Amino acid sequence: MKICISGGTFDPIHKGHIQIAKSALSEFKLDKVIFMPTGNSYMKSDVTPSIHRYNMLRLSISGIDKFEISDLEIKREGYTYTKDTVEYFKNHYPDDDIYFLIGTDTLFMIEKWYMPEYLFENLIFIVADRGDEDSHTKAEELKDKYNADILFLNNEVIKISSTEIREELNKIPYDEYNNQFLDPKVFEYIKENNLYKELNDAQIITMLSKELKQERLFHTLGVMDTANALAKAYGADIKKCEKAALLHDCAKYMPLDEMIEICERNFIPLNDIEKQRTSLLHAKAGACLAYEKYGIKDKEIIEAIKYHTTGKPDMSVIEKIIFVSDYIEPGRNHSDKLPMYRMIAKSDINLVCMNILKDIIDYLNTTENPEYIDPATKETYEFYKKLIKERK
Ligand code: DGI
Ligand code: FE
Ligand code: FE
Repeated sequence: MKICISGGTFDPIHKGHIQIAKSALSEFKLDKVIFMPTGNSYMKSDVTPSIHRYNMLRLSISGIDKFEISDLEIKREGYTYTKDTVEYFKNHYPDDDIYFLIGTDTLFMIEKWYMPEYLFENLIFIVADRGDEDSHTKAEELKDKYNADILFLNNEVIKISSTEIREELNKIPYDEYNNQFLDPKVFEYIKENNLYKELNDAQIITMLSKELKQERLFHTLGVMDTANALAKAYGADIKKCEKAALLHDCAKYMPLDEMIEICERNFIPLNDIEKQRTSLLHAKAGACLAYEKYGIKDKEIIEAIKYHTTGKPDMSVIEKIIFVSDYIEPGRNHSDKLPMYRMIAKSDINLVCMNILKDIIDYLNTTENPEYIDPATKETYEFYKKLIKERK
């Protein structure tokens, strides 16, 4: 069999990708093309979350003969190394020829990839270009140096890039976009999931109002106001604090199995206590949901959501602000200590953190089996207790 891998971010997949793969299929009599979206390590890149890139690919190749999709790379944590993928294919398809489809740009970068000699030894490269001389010279050079197998695709290539599509979509409203290069199903998916646009707070509130109960929405707005005031007091980034506050409970009503799934998909390790308690897991699941559904890429915002329930030792200022605001916002009235916390939060946030953690632990000790107190809650309490003690 002749199997061809077409790897890339596919952010988004467009007609150019499809056309090149079809040409390769017919020109080199391939048996199949496997589209392989690259993984992206949780929050580490500007690339659209892998779940969306994967879904768009699936929509766009469905029904096309000999086209397949693989989630091998998106299920692998950390950076994507093509070498690992090739190794997998060599092990699983030892008797087949493995082709790898690339653009001219990749031809010039490939020596920088991890273990290029391994790649050239095990792959036959198919290069899609417009026949410019430079790339042919480069190919000759690689053939000499690595004994590489490099074939050029003859068909003309549509001149369009995912980058241009993203930039265009970002600039104008979806309904003004003149869609020539995306499969209509992909464009629908982009609109439905608000991809390639930054949502403003009002749009996020509209979306949240479909997910959260009324009282939870009011709590959220209270956390926003408090976070705003604390951000001013501590010179923190107001916009980021508000955004984190706005989304901190976005996953509050997600079913437990979905929470576990979204965390696993984003490579967030969970302990046994978290896997049983939505009251804890909604924080980490919320961080993932903010990233996947609400398009938040800022790591500080994501982390503040992630740790808003348990806190963590040595929190950043945004993390502390969200942790404290969640507890003291004006809508809360579960403790007669709240007025005091509200009074000192602007001047001594560490002291308030320590007290809140103490209250949470005391509360859990009376209501829950103490085994179910998350180690993070205890560690955070110990950290702030020590901090306060040492400064006295
Ligand atoms: O989501 P909110 O209600 O606004 O507030 P939150 O995110 O602080 O969640 C509070 C809930 O989380 C409350 O029911 C107590 C629970 N909780 C906090 N720390 C722990 C905990 N539950 C367990 N089992 N272990 C903890 O360490
Ligand atoms: Fe919460
Ligand atoms: Fe909350």
